[in-house]
Amino acid sequence: MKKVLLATALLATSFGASAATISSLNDNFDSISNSTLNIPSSGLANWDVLNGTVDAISTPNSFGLSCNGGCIDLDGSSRNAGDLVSKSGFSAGLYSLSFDLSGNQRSGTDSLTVSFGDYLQTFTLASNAAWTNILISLVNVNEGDKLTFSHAGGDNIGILLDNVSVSSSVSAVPLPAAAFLFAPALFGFMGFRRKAKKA
Ligand SMILES: [Ca+2]
Ligand SMILES: [Ca+2]
Ligand SMILES: [Ca+2]
Repeated sequence: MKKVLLATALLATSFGASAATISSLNDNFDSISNSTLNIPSSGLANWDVLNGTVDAISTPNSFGLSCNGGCIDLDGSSRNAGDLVSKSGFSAGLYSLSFDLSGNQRSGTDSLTVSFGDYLQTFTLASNAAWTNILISLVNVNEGDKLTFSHAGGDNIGILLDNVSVSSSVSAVPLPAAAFLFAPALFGFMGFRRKAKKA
């Protein structure tokens, strides 16, 4: 009995300790009003910076970078490109993931790996690669999975990131189809009632 109680207590503790998950994330980085090199995690509302650094870029900026409002240079200024990781994990389910990438707009080719649930893709972009939207549907996410942008290398000149959007695909389940199945039964019932009235 004592063992069972202990197990229950441990289970309750582990559940209580688990961080709250989210089911959507939208960040256009336009809240960045001043460019900040090697921005700490505390300077970003939705992201932690791990294993290196990233730079927060504002518009206008002194680097000659073209962003739509604010954006992120995924290779900071410490010669060690960081991982930009969502502060919160996501609830289990299917998601759509969208983000914009630009080449570094300076020089050299860069490599970025994006991971989220069962989605993993590495992008290799020349410096002059134009801003492009990447849209991934039906990403299967396990409870607590985080979205990670992991830039390779570290020459302080990295791929630019903007307009990250994650939304749940669960709401796309077609409810009208269920209503369709119901409809013949409903009409049949109405017909029966009318007949009954006439008799
Ligand atoms: Ca922006
Ligand atoms: Ca940089
Ligand atoms: Ca680079």
